Amino acid sequence: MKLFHHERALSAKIGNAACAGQGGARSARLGFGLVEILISAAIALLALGSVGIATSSNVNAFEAGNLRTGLNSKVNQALDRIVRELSLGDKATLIGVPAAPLFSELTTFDVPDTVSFATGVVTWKTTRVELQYEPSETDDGIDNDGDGLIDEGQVVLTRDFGTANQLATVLATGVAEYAEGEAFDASDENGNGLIDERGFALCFDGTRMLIRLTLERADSSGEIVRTSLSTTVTCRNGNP
Ligand SMILES: [Ca+2]
Ligand SMILES: [Ca+2]
Ligand SMILES: [Ca+2]
Repeated sequence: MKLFHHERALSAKIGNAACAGQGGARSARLGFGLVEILISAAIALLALGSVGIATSSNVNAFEAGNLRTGLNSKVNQALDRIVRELSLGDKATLIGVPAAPLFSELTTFDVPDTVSFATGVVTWKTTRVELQYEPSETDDGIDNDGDGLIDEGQVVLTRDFGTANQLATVLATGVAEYAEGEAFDASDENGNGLIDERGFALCFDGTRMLIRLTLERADSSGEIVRTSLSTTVTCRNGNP
């Protein structure tokens, strides 16, 4: 009997030890499972964060693409209009545009107004094309009108310039203060031969007038999107 009790006691001890071993293994498994869950959760959060960043990046790229497409259209429209006006201009009356590497952001020229059927006499009126600061913007290095652009300008066409009947038309807004890649620092960063040229710049290159235009807009994150184009035109009545 004694032996039996001892055996039972021993069995109980062995059983308790076995139970304790199972419990330890279970605790270890539980602990390991918790670590796995935490790691998985961390990976999931990282993955979600990456997706979020990628999605945000895609949205910004999409928005920038849309802005650029719109700016391309506006630059082309403005340049077409300026070329049309200048191609009517009398070269002999055109003033204000120097030969490269100098440049100007304005020019004045005469265009035909009326022609007398009786005498064939042509009357002329003066047109000016120029870069101005936008009315809500000041040349002070600050974004005064809160559109995300600093010291931006507009290209204005004024018919009957200098008369009581002069009529101004805005051809482009959001014109960069300086051409794309250019800063006011007495150097030619964008390598086009002009130094510190404005976002709208005119110059003669031999017999052709070069017109350069840079438009810009800020996207919803404040990044600036710019589009720059240039074209050439030859005025009437011969070449310079
Ligand atoms: Ca502004
Ligand atoms: Ca300003
Ligand atoms: Ca410069």
